[in-house]
Amino acid sequence: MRIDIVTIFPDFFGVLDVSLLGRARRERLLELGVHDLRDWTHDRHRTVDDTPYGGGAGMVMRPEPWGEALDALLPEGEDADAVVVFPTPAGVPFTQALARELASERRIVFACGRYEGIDARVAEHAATRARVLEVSLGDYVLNGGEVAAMAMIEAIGRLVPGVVGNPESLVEESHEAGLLEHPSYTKPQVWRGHEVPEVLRSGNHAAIAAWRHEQALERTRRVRPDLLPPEVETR
Ligand code: JBH
Repeated sequence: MRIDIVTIFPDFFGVLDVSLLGRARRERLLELGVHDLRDWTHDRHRTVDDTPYGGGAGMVMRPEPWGEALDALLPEGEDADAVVVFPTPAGVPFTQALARELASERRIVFACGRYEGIDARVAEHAATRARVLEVSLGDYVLNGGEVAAMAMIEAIGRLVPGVVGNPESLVEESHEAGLLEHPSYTKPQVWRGHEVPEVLRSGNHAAIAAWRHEQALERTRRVRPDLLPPEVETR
């Protein structure tokens, strides 16, 4: 998979050299290109934003540099199967299901704008070249799309075949089963007076699986009831 990122803060993406995704990059499982939007400006101050039509606070990103960036990364007639992701608080929620879908793409371009957004005609124009998705990391305020893009790239990248060494570890996790994960323990058996639950030391695999499922259900009911299917009436 190839991922390109367009941003006014290319330095943010240095962390993608580290850890699991860093290794995936070196092994060419993931190709990553980070591009400075200002490289597609032509004025002395390398201006990327301007005041909003209709008034209001904040600045809006001008369409011209974005148009040139997308022309350069997705030349007309090529890469018709590319996906352009605009991280925005006004987008559809990013979920594990969307991460999975995007992990099977050949080419993704992340267009990181500032919080107030990019001139709306950019996404409109991009949609004539590629599939466009406006995606939100969640309902809270970030200054721009960079941190959201990074989270999405990590979630997507680890689902690319070969990136995570043991593919089994991808299956048993929170959100894949639709439940939160059960608690985990390692040695020592007693730590500062807190004991590892007996059942986990029993060697009874069926009992362990049942206990873990019960814990996952209890935790999901308590902190994320929205993840559970609607309660069925019984009498
Ligand atoms: C995207 O995903 C978002 N959630 C919250 N704030 C944002 C700011 C810029 C881009 C987001």
